Amino acid sequence: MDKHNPKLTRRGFLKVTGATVGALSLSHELLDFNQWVQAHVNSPVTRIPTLCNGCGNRCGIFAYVKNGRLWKIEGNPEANGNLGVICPKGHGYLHDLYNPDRIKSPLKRVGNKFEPISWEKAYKEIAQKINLILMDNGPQSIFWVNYPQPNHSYALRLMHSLGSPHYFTHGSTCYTARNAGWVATVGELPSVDLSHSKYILIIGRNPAGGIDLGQVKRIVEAKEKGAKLVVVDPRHSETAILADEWLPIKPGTDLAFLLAMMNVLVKEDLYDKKFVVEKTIGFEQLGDEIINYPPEWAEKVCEIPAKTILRITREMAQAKPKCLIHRGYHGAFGAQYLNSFQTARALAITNSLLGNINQKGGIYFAQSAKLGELQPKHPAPDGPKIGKLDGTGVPGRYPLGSYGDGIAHAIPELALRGELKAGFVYHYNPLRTNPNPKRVIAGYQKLELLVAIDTVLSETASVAHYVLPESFYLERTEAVDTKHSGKRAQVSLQQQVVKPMYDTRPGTQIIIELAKHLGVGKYFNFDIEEANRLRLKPLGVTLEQLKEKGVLFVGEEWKEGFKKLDTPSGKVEIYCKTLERLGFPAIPRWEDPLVSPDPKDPYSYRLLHGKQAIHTHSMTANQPVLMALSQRYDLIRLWMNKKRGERLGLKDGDWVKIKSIVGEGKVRVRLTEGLHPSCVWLPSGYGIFSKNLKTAYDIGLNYNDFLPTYFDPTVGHSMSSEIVVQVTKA
Ligand SMILES: Nc1nc2c(c(=O)[nH]1)N[C@H]1C(S)=C(S)[C@@H](COP(=O)(O)OP(=O)(O)OC[C@H]3O[C@@H](n4cnc5c(=O)[nH]c(N)nc54)[C@H](O)[C@@H]3O)O[C@H]1N2
Ligand SMILES: Nc1nc2c(c(=O)[nH]1)N[C@H]1C(S)=C(S)[C@@H](COP(=O)(O)OP(=O)(O)OC[C@H]3O[C@@H](n4cnc5c(=O)[nH]c(N)nc54)[C@H](O)[C@@H]3O)O[C@H]1N2
Ligand code: SF4
Ligand SMILES: [Mo]
Repeated sequence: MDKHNPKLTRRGFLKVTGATVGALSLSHELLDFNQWVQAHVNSPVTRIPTLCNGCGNRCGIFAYVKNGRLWKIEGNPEANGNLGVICPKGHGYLHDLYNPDRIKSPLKRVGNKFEPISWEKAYKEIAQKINLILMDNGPQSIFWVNYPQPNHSYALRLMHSLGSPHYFTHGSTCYTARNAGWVATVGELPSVDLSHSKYILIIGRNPAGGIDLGQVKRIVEAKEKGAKLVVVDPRHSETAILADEWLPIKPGTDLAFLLAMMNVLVKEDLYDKKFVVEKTIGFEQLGDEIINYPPEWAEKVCEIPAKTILRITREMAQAKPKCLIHRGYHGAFGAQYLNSFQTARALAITNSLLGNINQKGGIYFAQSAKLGELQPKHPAPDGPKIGKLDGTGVPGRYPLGSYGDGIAHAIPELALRGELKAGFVYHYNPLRTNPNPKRVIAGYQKLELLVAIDTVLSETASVAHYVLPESFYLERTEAVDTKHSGKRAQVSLQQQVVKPMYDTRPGTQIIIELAKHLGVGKYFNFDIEEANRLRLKPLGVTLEQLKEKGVLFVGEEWKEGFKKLDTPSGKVEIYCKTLERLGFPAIPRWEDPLVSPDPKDPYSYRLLHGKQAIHTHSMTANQPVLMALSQRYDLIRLWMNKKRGERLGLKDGDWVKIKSIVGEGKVRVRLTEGLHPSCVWLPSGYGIFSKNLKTAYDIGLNYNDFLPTYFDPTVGHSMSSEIVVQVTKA
């Protein structure tokens, strides 16, 4: 009997509070741990399929919810991209749902502080400012930039409905050289059929660290069947650990290695003659050029022994066509060197000489889902009548550049020139992920209006005029995704798992609401649900089925065999007339990197960077669990070749100073035999300078702090490894 309330027996108490389950379980928690555990174990669990947003891979996952809280996630075994597994950053990042650093309502800058503002008021004020800028400067002064998102087509629609061509992605600091090289040669970016390959050569790609879970599983599968794996990387990467052979190449010289491989294939008559005669153009001109590049020449340039190049090439030719050179991503030729575009071309051509194009165990053209259109039901605005100021697209300054991606790291320059006046930055953090932050900060701060759509006060959001908080990925349903391409295409769906904790909204809703306030609502008379239905319509699957499964196969199975390519000739363009017309080498030929360290100067190094398996770009360093792992395993250090470090009088763990033409900083060093002596390597996830990100603030350095602003002449990429630094003991 309760002394203070004689009528309330324990049984009575249970009855009274039966309606408020939360209070009941809390009283249990306080009363008895075992009872609490029991109650918890017995609570029903809901499993909801969705997509991880811990990085751009967007793996298929199942989220489990218990008592309204996220319980755990598991990999969806049917998802092409991750085949049932998830990575450490995916596991870690989900906890950011409960991170206190999250933005809890829209914010407006007042002086140098943020104040909460309602969504309505924020939209109205943003719209007024945009209208004024449109009136004064025209639509070309407005831009939108985002991480490539499944809802990007709505952002593009918004820019087009305002008359602006300025939609950008992060491509120019990630992959535009690689993509352009493949597109110029075979018409599109292909995939790699790892699991059926007998011989896999990977040049500067690290799927076990710059994670691609499906690829790692498929490599392991191939190896179990006896395939050989060779990794060419100046660094003993996580993928090199899996390899039969690791070839520590001198950075920036992969083109020389590939030219020598081609030299051997042709000289020793090892190439696939039938394929070359029937499916390629320009083989003769190639022969004339590559005579200049025997392995003995390449050895001097790339520091891989001539006899190794010979042997690897012969071994690959033996395995052809079930062999491949990985298509690459960021690290070696995505957006790194002056010669990256030519390197990507050389890589595509070397694969072609092995006759492996669209072959099992080789390079293949993945099936990807062709979504339905919103029109005619929701007519699209006309395309913009003006060209992009960054010069991408015909007949722009960078006709080989990607019009769809644009050159995002040109935005600050265009703002400094006064040509861009207002912008929306969505799920993108250029202040931390673009080269030369001083310029980037100056550029973005010069904008008359900067609107950031983020989940936390990133470096970029911290300088915005308005910050619109997007709901965390587990709190929102998004546009149907087609990222999971493969032997059969898939559609997938990120759907809401828990209720939003704060006054936040999903990205697509924000775009639609912005459009309505900007007076272009007639192009946005739909919501995400209707849009998803329209887009699934031609694929023969329903939204209900997709919600139930998370990912669904659609369309036909991939078929082996050559098909007409999307190049002007329909064939593999070993000789590329388009390049000739534009004044670039039409056949790959050797080109030195833009800068190189001084071999006689003990303090001079090329600065390389790259991914660690537990971090994504700039966005996970603030995750307390992941940062704790970085600290525990001492992962925040700069890698340096052991012998060179010892010559500088350094011991493992010492502090060093790095200095370049644009920046300097201090970091601890990791001395290792697993790195080419000419370079140092900095993990790319640290160096957060937003004071609002309390866990990550001021820990470690970032490579962007040392890079000048560069635009390569072919596609305008950032050439992010063309930097020599001085490293000294601090
Ligand atoms: N953990 C994690 N995984 C990710 C991401 C992430 O942020 N974190 N991001 C995703 C994205 S957007 C991308 S672009 C990919 C990137 O995936 P990758 O391109 O595989 O990753 P990187 O670490 O940039 O570079 C790969 C390797 O290139 C090597 N390298 C550097 N310079 C040279 C060179 O001149 N020649 C050669 N041969 N090798 C060189 C580096 O030592 C590194 O081991 O990862 C994706 N997956
Ligand atoms: N410092 C650094 N710079 C890099 C790289 C690197 O590893 N480190 N890698 C290079 C490469 S390969 C690439 S692809 C680019 C990537 O460049 P970014 O796309 O700029 O990289 P992220 O760090 O992923 O930035 C994502 C931003 O989105 C926010 N965000 C995360 N989840 C959500 C969400 O659900 N909604 C919204 N609205 N925002 C969200 C994060 O808080 C962060 O501010 O950077 C390049 N530059
Ligand atoms: S690779 Fe990891 S972080 Fe990226 S989507 Fe997959 S599970 Fe998430
Ligand atoms: Mo990337």
